[in-house]
Amino acid sequence: MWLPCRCTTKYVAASIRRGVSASSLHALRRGRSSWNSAAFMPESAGFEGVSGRDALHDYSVSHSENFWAAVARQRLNWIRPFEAVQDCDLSQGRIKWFEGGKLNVSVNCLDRHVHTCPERVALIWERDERGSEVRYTYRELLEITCRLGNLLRRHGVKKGDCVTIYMPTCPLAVASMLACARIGAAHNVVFAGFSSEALAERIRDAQSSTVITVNQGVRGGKITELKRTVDAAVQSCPTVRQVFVAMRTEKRVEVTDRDFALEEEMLKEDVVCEPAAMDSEDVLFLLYTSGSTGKPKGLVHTQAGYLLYAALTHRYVFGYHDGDVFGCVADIGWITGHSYTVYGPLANGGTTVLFESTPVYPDPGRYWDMVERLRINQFYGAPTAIRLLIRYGDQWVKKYDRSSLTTLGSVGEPINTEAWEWYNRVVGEGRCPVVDTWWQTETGGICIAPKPSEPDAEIVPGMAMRPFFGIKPALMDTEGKLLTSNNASGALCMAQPWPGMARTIHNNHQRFLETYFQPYPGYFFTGDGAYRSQEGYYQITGRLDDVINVSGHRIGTAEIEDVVNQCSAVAESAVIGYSHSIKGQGVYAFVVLKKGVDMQEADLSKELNSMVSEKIAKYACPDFIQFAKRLPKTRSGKIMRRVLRKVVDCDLDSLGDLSTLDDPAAVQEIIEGHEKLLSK
Ligand code: 6R9
Repeated sequence: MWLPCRCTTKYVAASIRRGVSASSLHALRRGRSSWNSAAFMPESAGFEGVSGRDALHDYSVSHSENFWAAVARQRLNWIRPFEAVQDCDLSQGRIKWFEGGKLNVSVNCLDRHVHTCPERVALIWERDERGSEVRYTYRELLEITCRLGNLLRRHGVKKGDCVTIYMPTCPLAVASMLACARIGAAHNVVFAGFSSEALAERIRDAQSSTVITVNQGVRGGKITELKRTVDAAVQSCPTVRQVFVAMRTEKRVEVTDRDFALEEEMLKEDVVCEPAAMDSEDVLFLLYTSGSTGKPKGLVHTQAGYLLYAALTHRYVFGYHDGDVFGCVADIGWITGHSYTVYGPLANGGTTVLFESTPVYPDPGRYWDMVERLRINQFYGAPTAIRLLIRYGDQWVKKYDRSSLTTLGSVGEPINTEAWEWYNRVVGEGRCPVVDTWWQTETGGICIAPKPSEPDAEIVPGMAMRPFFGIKPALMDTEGKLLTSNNASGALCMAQPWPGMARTIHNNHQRFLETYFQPYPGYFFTGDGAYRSQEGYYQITGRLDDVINVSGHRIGTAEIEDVVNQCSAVAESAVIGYSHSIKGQGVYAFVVLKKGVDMQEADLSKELNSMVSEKIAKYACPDFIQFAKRLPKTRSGKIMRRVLRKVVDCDLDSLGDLSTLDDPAAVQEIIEGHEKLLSK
């Protein structure tokens, strides 16, 4: 009788427990399983008793050291082999992988592929101007990386320094990242949509002396004055000695003594650049992300573990094979751009697309036109863009040939069923698995996704489902106890370390420990909630802290409140995320004015919006500002955000226990104010 693979695996696993001999297992595997594990993952030939994806996952968790050692030896080029696989203790927040090993990340992403296939395309730069894409081979990318590395070295950038990169997604941005890696400097990419103040804060915290930028950005047909933003930022950054400026447009920009023309300077440099031999645990990059306080945190990722994890997830979650064209449309300013536009694909010798535009420029067919033109095989995007495109209708998709597509990925926020179905049915013509990938800046790479799985294993819409190799999720109840059964919801934690996880928060290890390791001792706490279904699949239910997710961009409500509170007319404020049909979450601000302030609400709203856009970024601007006489507070003076959230969600029946409120009348006022604002 033919047995489906999963039954076979379960049977094998059960047999192992009962102690069936290895040879009978082997026969059983050969006879009944259609899954060739060694072909799927060559390393698994050395993993005893592994005969299927589920068994491989079990092995990767139960024999984590063997698993990661084999994968690290096979998939990374080492200058010196590592001595210890890991030295981790989650209860202490200590995470170290592959110590004793030395390697260079840029060599792993470039040189080794130049040796085997120099003319393979590494980057396809899908410029904002449709149909003007530019390709860079591995040889060319290595050349510009080396020139840039030499340039940085000549200008005094040393091992251990941190270079801030404020650029749109483009080949020189990728080369800048890799050039830092080549000479042993860390990079700090700041999303080019951030304001000068947000940029300055990140430059100061990273103590960068070097910034790399472009004269102007071009996105959605609009010009942004990025160099001018850098000029404004460095005014308050005494550490900055030099700014390299690439020319994205023809426009000459004002230059100061600190500025250097990037391309001109690069021409003076040699195309060979000696790579630095880096320790596995040296810093590769910092990337700032929002937490639940007003201050963004610079998460630190290191060399070997990060690269290995990005490469392995890229290969297996998306089923990426040699020769495929990988299209991740995330900006390089976010972790998704780091791991799946740059490091994962390049470590695997892949061809990766750098998308500079927007999903609706010059029209809502842009993504699918690009898929047809570049013959993209794996497309990786965000639910917010999918929801936006649904509104424009199917014709914009169907106009283009999508037969090259094999896998569709989703990231950044929960994907609602409607968006999932449309992505699957309309974009993928029902042929392409949709992988809803859950992960974070902190995790370095994808942790939960429907793939890899047994062939033909089910994919449930809107569920991230299966932990990746080496990932052991755990759910905790409100008392901090481990939930062991299925069909349970709780705080999502990780019970085991994995190589891709962040190592610390730059300049603030204490905050790292408090945020991720102290809430549930012995576990890494993600900040998200999750549900584990009867079948053992995971579904992310949303953040448990005061972080909201606007169009897939993380922002702390406290960060926005800090800015709003800086307005001289404002006494206090509370910012809440609410469910938004396109952005996922929108920003709703409650604002209490100081006594005696006599200003039109409309003028104040305008002022607050421009403050948020100047101090953080446009995406953080409130969609609604409700002026109130006071906010509902507990007797100890804490703002009752839970109540405000219910009001904003129009869920008045479940306001919950109001007994701790200082003055319940405040809630009624808030409800009335909310209704008034909505009826406007
Ligand atoms: C990769 C990235 C991380 C936060 C994370 C969670 C949310 C990301 C998700 C998801 C539901 C998914 N998130 N992927 N929620 N389903 N597939 O987005 O990193 O910017 O650090 O954001 O985004 O809340 O904690 P980052």
